[in-house]
Amino acid sequence: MRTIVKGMIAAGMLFSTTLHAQEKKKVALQYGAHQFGKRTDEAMEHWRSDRFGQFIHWGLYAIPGGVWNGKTYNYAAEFLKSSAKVPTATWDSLMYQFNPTQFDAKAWAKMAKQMGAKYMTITTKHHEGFCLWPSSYTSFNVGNTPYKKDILKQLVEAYNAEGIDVHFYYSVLDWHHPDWRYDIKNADDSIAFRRYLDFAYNQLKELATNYPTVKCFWFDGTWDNSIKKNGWWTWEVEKMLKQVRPGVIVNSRLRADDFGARHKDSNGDLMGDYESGYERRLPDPVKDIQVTNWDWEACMTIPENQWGYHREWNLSYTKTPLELVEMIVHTTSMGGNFLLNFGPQGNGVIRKEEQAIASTIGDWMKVNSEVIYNCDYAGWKKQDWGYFTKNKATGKVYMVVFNVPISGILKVQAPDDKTRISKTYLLTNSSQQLAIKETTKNQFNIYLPAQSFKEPFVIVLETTENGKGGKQYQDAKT
Ligand code: JFZ
Repeated sequence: MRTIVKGMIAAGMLFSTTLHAQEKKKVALQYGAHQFGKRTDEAMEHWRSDRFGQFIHWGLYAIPGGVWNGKTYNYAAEFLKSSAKVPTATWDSLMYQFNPTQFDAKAWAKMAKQMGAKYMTITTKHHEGFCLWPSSYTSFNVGNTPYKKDILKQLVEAYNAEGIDVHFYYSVLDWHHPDWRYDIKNADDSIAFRRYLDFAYNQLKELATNYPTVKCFWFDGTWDNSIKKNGWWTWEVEKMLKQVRPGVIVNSRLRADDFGARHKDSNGDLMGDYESGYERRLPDPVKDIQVTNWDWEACMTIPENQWGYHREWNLSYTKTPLELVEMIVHTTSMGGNFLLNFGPQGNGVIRKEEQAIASTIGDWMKVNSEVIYNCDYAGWKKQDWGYFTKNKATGKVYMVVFNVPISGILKVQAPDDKTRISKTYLLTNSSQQLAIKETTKNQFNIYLPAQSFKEPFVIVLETTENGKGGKQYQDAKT
C-alpha cells in the first residue's frame, strides 16, 4: 500500500512538473512589468555608473530623536510616533518646533562630495506625512513651520552645485492623511483611499514639475493591502513621472501588479527600473550572483536599524568606516548601487559621529574610487581575499583586497580561456609590477610585495582577450 501511495505521489510530482513547464506561458497583465532587462538609455547608464549614494532621513522625528516623555525607545527613531503610541495631533504639532536654524545645505553637500557620493536620496515625505517642501496639497509642510523655507529646494540647489544628483524618497504610506487606509474593507474605504491616491499622485506630479533636476523617485510604504489592491495606481504614477520627466528612474518598491504581486510581477519580471529590496543586507557574492542580471540598489544604516536621528548613537552596534567601504565594494562587485544613510539632527546639523565616518570613507574613496564609479560585475570567481570589480570604460579589472593571506599569495582564476593577464600592479604604484604565475589552467598566483597594508588596497589587472588558455595538466583518474 505504502509503495503504491509513494508511486502515486511520484507520478503526481512528475505530472505537476510537466504541467509547470507548460505553465511557463505568461499571464496577461495590465500593470505588470513594461520593460524587460536593464534599461540602456543614458539616464540609466548614469545612475548605474554612480554606484555610491547618500541617503538622508530627515523629518519631524529628528526633533524627539527616539526619546518621548523621558523614555528612550530602541526601535527606529522615525517610527517613534508608532512605538511611543503618540496621538497624531500631538505628533503633528511637532511641526511648530521645526526650526533647524543651523541647517546649511551647502555644508551637507560638501560633506557628501568629500565622501564620494554621486547622488543623494532625500525623504521628501516619510511615513509621518510631513513634507520638506511647501506642497500645495497639504498644509502639513515646512512652509508652515517656524523655519518656513523650502528645505528641498535648498538641498537640490546645493547638491546639484557640487555635481551630485538628487533623488526623491516618497512614502506612500501616510500616518497624517485622514484618507490613508491600510486595507480596503468597504465602499467608504474605497472612496476615501481613492481621494488619498489622487492626493499622492498630485504631490508626485508637483515634485516632478517643481524640481526639474530630480533624477529618480524612491518609493516606500507600499506594502499594505490597500496598495496591493490598487496596482493600477502604481503604474499610473510611474507613467506620469516618466512623462513629466523623461528619463526619470523609479525603484521597484513602488509597484504592485494586477494581482498585488510586488517588486516582481506575477510572471517574475521586475517592475520599475531597478530592484530596491536589499535593505540593511547585501546579496551573497557567490550564491546570489543572479542579481547581476538586473539593476539594483541596496540601502544601509550605520547603526543596526536607525534611519532617522536617534539621540543615542550607541543603542546598537555601529558599523565602522572600513566595514562600510567593504559594503560599497561588495555591492559594486555585484553590479549594484550602495545607498548609505544619514539622519541629521533636529537643529539641521549632521551628528559628529556620522561626519567622522563620512570623512574616513571619503579618504579611502579619494585614493580608490576608480574601482567604484562606472564599475560593474567583473565575471571573475570570488576569492577569499576580497572582491573583483571591472571598469566599464577601460576594461581594467580590479582586485580590491580586504584580507591578506599569510602566504602573501593571492589566487585568481581567469573567467575563460581567452582572458589572459598582461600586467599586474598596485593602483597606488603602477610602475611596480607584481610577480604572477599560472599554476594550472586559467589559475594564477599573484605575489604581494613584502609590505604591510593598513587599508584595503587595489591591484589592477590589465587583461587581453586573445589567449588560448593555459596548460591543461592531466586530471587524476579516480
Ligand atoms: C522602510 C521604512 O519603514 C524605514 O523607515 C526606512 O525609510 C527604510 C528605508 O524603508 O523600511 C523598510 C522597508 C522595506 C523593508 C524593510 C524595512 N524590506 O523590504 O525588508
